Amino acid sequence: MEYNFKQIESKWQNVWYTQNTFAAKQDFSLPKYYCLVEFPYPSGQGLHVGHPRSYTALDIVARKKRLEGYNVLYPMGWDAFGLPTENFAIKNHIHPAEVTKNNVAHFKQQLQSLGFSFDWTREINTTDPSYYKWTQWIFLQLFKKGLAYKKEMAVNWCTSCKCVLANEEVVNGVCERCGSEVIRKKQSQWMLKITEYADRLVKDLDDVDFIDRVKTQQRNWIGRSTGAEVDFGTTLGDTLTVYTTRPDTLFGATYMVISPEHPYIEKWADKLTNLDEVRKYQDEAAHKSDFERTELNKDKTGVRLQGVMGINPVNNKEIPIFISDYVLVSYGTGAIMAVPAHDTRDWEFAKKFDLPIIEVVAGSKVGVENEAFTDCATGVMTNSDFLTGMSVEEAKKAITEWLTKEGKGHQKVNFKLRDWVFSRQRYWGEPIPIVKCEKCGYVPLDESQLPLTLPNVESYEPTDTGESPLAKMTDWVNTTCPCCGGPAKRETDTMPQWAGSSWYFLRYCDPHNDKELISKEAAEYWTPVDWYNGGMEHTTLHLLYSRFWHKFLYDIGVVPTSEPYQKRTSHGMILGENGEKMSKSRGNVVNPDEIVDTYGADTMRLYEMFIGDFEKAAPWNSDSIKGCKRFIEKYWNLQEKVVDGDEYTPQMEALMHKTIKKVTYDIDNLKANTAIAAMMTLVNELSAKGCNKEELKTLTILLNPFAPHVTEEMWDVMNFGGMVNQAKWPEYDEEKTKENDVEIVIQIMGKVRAKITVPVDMTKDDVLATAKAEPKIAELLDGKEIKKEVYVPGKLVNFVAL
Ligand code: ANZ
Ligand code: ZN
Repeated sequence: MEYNFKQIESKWQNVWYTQNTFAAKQDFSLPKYYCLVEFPYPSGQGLHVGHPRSYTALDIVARKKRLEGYNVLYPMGWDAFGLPTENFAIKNHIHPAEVTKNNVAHFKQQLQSLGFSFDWTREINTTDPSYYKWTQWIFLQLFKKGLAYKKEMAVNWCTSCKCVLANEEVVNGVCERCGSEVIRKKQSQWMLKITEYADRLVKDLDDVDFIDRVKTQQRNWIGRSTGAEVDFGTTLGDTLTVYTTRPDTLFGATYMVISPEHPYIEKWADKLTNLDEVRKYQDEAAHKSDFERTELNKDKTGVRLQGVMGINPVNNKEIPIFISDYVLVSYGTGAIMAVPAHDTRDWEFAKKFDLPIIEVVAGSKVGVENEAFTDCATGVMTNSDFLTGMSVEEAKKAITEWLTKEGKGHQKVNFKLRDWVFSRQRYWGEPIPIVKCEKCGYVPLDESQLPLTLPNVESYEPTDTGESPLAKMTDWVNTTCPCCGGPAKRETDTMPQWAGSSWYFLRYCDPHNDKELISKEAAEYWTPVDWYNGGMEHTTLHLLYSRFWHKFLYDIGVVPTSEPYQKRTSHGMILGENGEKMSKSRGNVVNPDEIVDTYGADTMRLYEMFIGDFEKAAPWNSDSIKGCKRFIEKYWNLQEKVVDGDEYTPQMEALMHKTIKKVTYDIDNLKANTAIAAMMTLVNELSAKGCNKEELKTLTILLNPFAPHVTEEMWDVMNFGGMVNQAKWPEYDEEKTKENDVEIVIQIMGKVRAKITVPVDMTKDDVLATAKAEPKIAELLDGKEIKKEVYVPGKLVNFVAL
């Protein structure tokens, strides 16, 4: 029977869209389930085959939860501010708002064509003033609580985008977006004090169900470490404080290193006898990114400060002080004590500059002269005066107590996490709702003035001075101070793209509220998100930033939970057929529109789920798509195999119950691939043996979340009543999932000759008797003498007969 997927799929997509079939209900007494996928950036390229992997996976969850009776929220929107749109707009002389509108329309049509059950009544767009009004509102609250501040600082500056980049946007020393060189430049920036939340951002990970690798990434990024600050003396009288996670190794410190930007260099400038050399080195370091500077296996460089020595507080020994770029100014105190025997970077540096290496933890296999002994957490102290003989753990405690008592140090917790650079000198972003008044300083706009809309500019190209294009709009820039009424200037920096996505999941809960960001009732009911899936590339920053904002909103009473997402999973990338990342330059990009056009949405959805383990990367495979298409056709043809009555064979009944159990479990555990395999088996069986109406009905519900169009059509033609998306998810009986019968292979002289099905609990003698009575076997054994009978319970019988 022909299955016209084009006609049928568009028919149901229309019905769902016009009837708002999947709109979440306003009835807050129902049990709720909130499924979230990362909303796309509507780029000019349109949908990528990677998007549907995530969207289909949670569409399956959302559809199943609805069938289980939950009030499901599965929304979609657009993360539409950002550089690619702006760059495209500049190049093609179209306003970014226009570009966005076109891209959104294209994306939406593509998503529609895949039959996702999004609640389109809640569609949001971060560039919509009614949306970014609340992004600005959050910024104002942060400002009022002292969590947004302006600071002159060295920033990463992309020479091509002419834009400040966050550390995380600099990958291997180049701009993440355009691949151009990134230099350091001083600029006044808006900053958000995410560091104030660092401890909670680590601790609260214990209370959420994020997959392990995501939790690890969050922890690594925040980088909490416990150590000590130790005060070293210097021969110039100043105290030089270092941060170390290994205070136990203090007796092994043979030199010190300060970062090239350390303020003591200025302080000591006129006492240093090699200042020229020092200045030259400082200049070179200024041109490197933090990444280049801390790269592990890079050649160590540095300059010794001539004219000053450090003094180790534990033994008053004088040790040299160097500047080197492997010590960062922005971490700890910007100064370290170097213990070459137990730290690899210090070891490499010591070898290069011929500095002493003193072993203080015993146990190196090759000797510390040959290699740093770093894996020494369980070692025993040596060469360390009163610490000698202690374990590393004991020594850490003892030395920290000693330092505290002597007033030469104390325990200290440090974080790798830095405050968040929140300014961008670009046009296509949320305006920052602050004015600068000469008298009053930075003054927030009154909330009643929000949204502060982005004005239309003539040209949105970045300026060479590094100012935002908005700076040229004097009409807009010049304003009056909300505080004193005097002349003031608007902030012309805009927010980074991360802003809109840091709270979007809240807006979906109450998208049309013009009084509040979210109502108390909606927040109580819908938050937290029950299941959030997205790419691994967003599991560090986006996740961290949105957790930070959510915690802040919790602190000011906007939301009732301190974590936004209960569960977070991540899908693997879909690679090209050649196993490489899909990219235009490799020419291996698969266009989802073509797949939908050739095979239909249901096939595409099944295929993307069948492609492999959800969390792993998987290469595209065109043959496998055809297999999925055949499966759908085979299912469709079952309507011709329906037999009257509803008698079950015990085997088929067991298979039904087993399949229900498997599909139910697999959907909840992101194993759509094995769920599909189980349904393929079931379809094969039903197709071979014929099926009754009840069986087809159950199968149709099970398959519906995966292949929503063909199942909706089947439901309709079979007159099962209503629509399948309103059916009830089938239940299974654990007892009936158990095998009652087993299939036994019968061999003669090791060759398979027949198969029999017997009850699992049949005795050996009975199985052998049944085997011999099997007509084909009886014929083959006729006239022969059975020398030996082998029986492997539940599996096979072998007759040795001559
Ligand atoms: C002595 C020592 C001995 C160290 C040893 C390590 C091993 P985490 O865990 O990342 O916090 N360090 C401190 N400040 C630094 C800076 N601004 N730039 C570069 N390195 C810095 O690492 C802390 C360790 O990194 C500190 O402990 C310090 O070296 C170094 F066997 O002090 B350690
Ligand atoms: Zn003022």
